[in-house]
Amino acid sequence: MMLPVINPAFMHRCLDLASLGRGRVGNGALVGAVLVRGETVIAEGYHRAYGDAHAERMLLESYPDEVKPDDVLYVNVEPCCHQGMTPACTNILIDRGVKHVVYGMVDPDTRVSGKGIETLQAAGITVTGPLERASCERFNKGFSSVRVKDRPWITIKMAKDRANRVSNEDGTQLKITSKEQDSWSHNCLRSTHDAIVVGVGTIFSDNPLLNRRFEQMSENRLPLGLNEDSKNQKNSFQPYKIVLDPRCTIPVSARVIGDRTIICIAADAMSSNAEKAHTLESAGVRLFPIRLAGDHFDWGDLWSGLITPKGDYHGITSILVEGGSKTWQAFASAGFVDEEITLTAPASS
Ligand code: AOF
Ligand code: ZN
Repeated sequence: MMLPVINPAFMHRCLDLASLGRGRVGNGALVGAVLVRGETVIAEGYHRAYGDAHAERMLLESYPDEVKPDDVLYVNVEPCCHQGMTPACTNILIDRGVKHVVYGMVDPDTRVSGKGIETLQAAGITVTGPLERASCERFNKGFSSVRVKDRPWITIKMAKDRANRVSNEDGTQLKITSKEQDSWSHNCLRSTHDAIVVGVGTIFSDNPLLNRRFEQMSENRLPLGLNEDSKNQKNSFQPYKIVLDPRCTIPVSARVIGDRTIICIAADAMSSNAEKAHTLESAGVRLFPIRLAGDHFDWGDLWSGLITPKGDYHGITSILVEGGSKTWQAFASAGFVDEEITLTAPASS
């Protein structure tokens, strides 16, 4: 039997599609799938939201025609073989007569990890991969971190001027980065993390908005048949804004207050701040009570609060820690840094 030609560009298309689910799949994987006939994509799908159909199922359900023996289905994560919130993807792939599957990475979820590949092979499907593994693993670094380490992926972002200062001496904000650097941060960092984290000190010094601005999705990357909808979906992604505020001192007028804001406060500070908590919650804020360990949050309790779905909160998989120095220090000394990015002021400023 001649195997169809494998083209890595189709795996990158899966990642593009998968990114449309960012901010909506909770603590789950970002997954996209394409069905290719010859050199042409004939159907696409992606995991749209927490609890919704997986990418492969969405693709096959939106494609009622016959799958031919030479068609190749690309998917950036190994197809699952378990009944979770939705049925196993391996079942629908087998039932619909898919004969070739190309995957980007093994699923780190222990319910799957290799067993999806084996199930397909046992059904006579040729399985090729991991194709573009480094890109696929990097893309789902948050999901893998949650599944393997029970905590989100942690990126620390700092800005320093040429004299290595991160703020003015009195702690007030020092404008360090250029417009271009800010735009890069929004497009490449705030757009690729599920949440931005700051200590409450940063709220007092900078009163930041902590939202994602600047980026627009270009027309030519839109998925088949999902155009306007998907473009709006991708452009509307906003990370959660998380404030670490053990004593609940945040001003209710802070600019960060609103929808998608989480304030982590000490579990034992909840009752003494009942009225303020009510005001914050009425403004759309979610209050997460977290146990204290000494003068900072208990890390295990913080991680489980952030990654565990509860009600209409579906969990997060990655955080971008934007400040300030006390918060960076706490993460660094506890060893909770997966990646560190320092923006240095341009020479002219
Ligand atoms: C796939 N395709 O599109 C996704 C997969 O609780 P559930 O049912 O949503 O299952 C979640 C698990 O399924 C998740 O941990 C990961 O192993 C896999 N996600 N698998 O084949 C998809 N989103
Ligand atoms: Zn699945």
